[in-house]
Amino acid sequence: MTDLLAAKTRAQPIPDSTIAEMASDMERDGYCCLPSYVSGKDLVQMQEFASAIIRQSGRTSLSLNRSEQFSGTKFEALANSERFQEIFSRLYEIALQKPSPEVNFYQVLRCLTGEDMARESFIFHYDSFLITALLPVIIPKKGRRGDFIMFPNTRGVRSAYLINLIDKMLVDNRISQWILKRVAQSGYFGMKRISLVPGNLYFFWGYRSIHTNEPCDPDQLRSTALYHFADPHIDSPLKARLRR
Ligand SMILES: O=C(O)CCC(=O)C(=O)O
Ligand SMILES: [Fe+2]
Repeated sequence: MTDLLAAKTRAQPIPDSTIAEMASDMERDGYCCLPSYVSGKDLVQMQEFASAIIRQSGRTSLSLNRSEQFSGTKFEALANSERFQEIFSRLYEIALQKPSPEVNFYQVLRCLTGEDMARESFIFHYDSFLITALLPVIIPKKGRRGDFIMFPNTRGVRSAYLINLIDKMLVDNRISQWILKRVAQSGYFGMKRISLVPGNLYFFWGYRSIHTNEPCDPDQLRSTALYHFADPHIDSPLKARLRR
């Protein structure tokens, strides 16, 4: 697809078999990839936006996550694309065997460079949302590539938010992070390493998979866009209370 905005109007339905195949790839291999989903001018505009905001901020890491921060950009156009949204709703229906709610994204643009490159990399985590789409925007052409690393589908969707919190605590501590990093470097235990290509769109079960990115060299810029959908614990009273 070359023009995101045009895609909204011509929204061709995606065959059921394609979505089913994507879901089974995500189950079996941990992820699926739609090559060159964004390309040409759209991709260039995204790249220019990412490099401009990090430069203007004077910082070495940045994470945009409020929808107004994307207004008028191709990132917003992608989030509004019906065809794009439909992929998520249909993956949701396959995964949870119930009708999908309206697709609203928790949308993020990450930019890493300089001293934050190492600091903000190799942080293994589960996402809070069932489905994650990762769109690499800028990946350095020299030095370290900043691969995406994952242990696919290491858990199911938890019935209770509390169990989800315990899972997260078991990952988010120094000992586990150390072990995960060593295991990732050894390449064992079903670990997947994905060398990201800008414009390709990668889908995985973010909630179910422990994942992170490797650092690139500090003199480079690494930028990724993330589209998260479907919080399995949206109705949890405990979550609501903790948020207050
Ligand atoms: O930047 C990446 O490659 C992954 C980032 C990620 O997993 C996240 O922001 O939740
Ligand atoms: Fe993540």
